[in-house]
Amino acid sequence: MPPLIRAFVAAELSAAVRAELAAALAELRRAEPGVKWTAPENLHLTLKFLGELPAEILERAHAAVALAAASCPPLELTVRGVGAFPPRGAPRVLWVGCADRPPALGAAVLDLETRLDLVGIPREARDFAAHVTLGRVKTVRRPDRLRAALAPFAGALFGVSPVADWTLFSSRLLPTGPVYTALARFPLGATGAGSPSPATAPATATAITTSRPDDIGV
Ligand code: 2AM
Repeated sequence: MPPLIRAFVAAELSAAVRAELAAALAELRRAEPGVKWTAPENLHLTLKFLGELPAEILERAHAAVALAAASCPPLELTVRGVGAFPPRGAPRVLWVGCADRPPALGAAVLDLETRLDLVGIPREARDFAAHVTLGRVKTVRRPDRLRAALAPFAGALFGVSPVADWTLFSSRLLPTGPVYTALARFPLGATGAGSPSPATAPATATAITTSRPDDIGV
């Protein structure tokens, strides 16, 4: 059987915002090693998780993502605040918010879901909650201590990230952590949709970030 490709569509964050998040992550990692914290180069806003797909469906997904991206204007994401899912009790997923997301983003994600549904990738059951995952809880003996470590960041502003394109990533889950590879980038608000720019050279998420003009080596 041909291999399946695990893939997702995401908005990448600017190097400046990732640097701010990396500093917070370093502090949180010291306070709570029992969490699987996200590597700074892997921080992103997931727009749609596509699942594990055969190559021909992924090919059709390319066209769908290109069209949805083309009809979404370029955006700015205000990255602010840290919280946990679920909001009470033992935290499972720790996130940074994009709460004041532009209304256009919500509409664009719905459009993306509709277009992907047409090529056989089902819609999400839940509403889109714009967030950047900071960490996943493995074993935390003191959830109260974890919440206390998060508290100083509850209202922190990590910056404003311009989003000019969406990226289709493949994801390989390795014992050392996930490796995300940019397969293509789709400009927002572009005319002539359907011709994504191939992601140049990146073998891993680290390579992706170093190819960005504003990279400061986070
Ligand atoms: P999340 O961090 O916002 O939860 C790559 O794995 C990205 O796809 C992750 O950042 C994750 O987004 C999302 N993802 C992974 N597995 C998923 C699943 N089963 N359902 C929905 N989203 C998933």
